[in-house]
Amino acid sequence: LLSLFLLLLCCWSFFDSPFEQSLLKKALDKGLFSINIHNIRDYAAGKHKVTDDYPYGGGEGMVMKIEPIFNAVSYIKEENKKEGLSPHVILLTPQGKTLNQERAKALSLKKSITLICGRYQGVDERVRDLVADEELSIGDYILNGGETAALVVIESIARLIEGVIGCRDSTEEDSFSMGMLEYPHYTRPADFMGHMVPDVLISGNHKEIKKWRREKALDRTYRRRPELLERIDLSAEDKEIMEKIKKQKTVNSLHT
Ligand code: 6GU
Repeated sequence: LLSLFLLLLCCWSFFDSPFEQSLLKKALDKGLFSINIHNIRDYAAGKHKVTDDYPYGGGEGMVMKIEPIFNAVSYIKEENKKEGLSPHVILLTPQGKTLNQERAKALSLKKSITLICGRYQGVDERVRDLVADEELSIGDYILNGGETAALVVIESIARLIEGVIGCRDSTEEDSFSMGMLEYPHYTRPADFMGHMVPDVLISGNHKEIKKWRREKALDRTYRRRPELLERIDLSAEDKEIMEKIKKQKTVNSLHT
């Protein structure tokens, strides 16, 4: 049972609608995991509940203060302790390691995760040193805050938790689960304005279909994301397919 603790700077209503959506809501209702949202302001001191301040050394923007974050995470740790848990604390920041399927899988095995949604101008560096176990980014672009990134992280993890997705296959065969891109999918009609579904898929020959799909997955990965292929172990049969693909490489590269 995974419990996620989100630590936000502002607007927790941000998460109302996504958590009301089918997959996450069903999993939450079933108790497959739970989410607690903490407003960082509640952990800030003084009448004004200040959570950010001007940067030492000058410059643009504000910096999130360490005390409210430290206090909030300490509180969450105490709460976790009562249940025999110890949260894995993640600071969401574009400076973190980029999330990938492998990381999502590893995180889905944790019992408790605390996500700190930072602001892009930054959090006090000491949060990295003293509070976070890990820094995570969702890609090489800038978001205003970590909230949207948190949603991405949550969804990628939640769908890997046992029981969240009905059909086990649908996560195992996804792009990246096999370390490569997926083969093309088709459904009816077989003929859409003259654009036909490949014959092999209609043939009923399951061995041929499997082979075709493997070939297409390898081909697509090679053309679009060749770096992914370097990280996976190809079978002798895969290697043969790759030889064929490399020979055909010249044309069609924009269409496959
Ligand atoms: Cl985790 N946070 C922000 N603010 N921007 C991002 C990001 C995270 N990952 C990519 N861009």
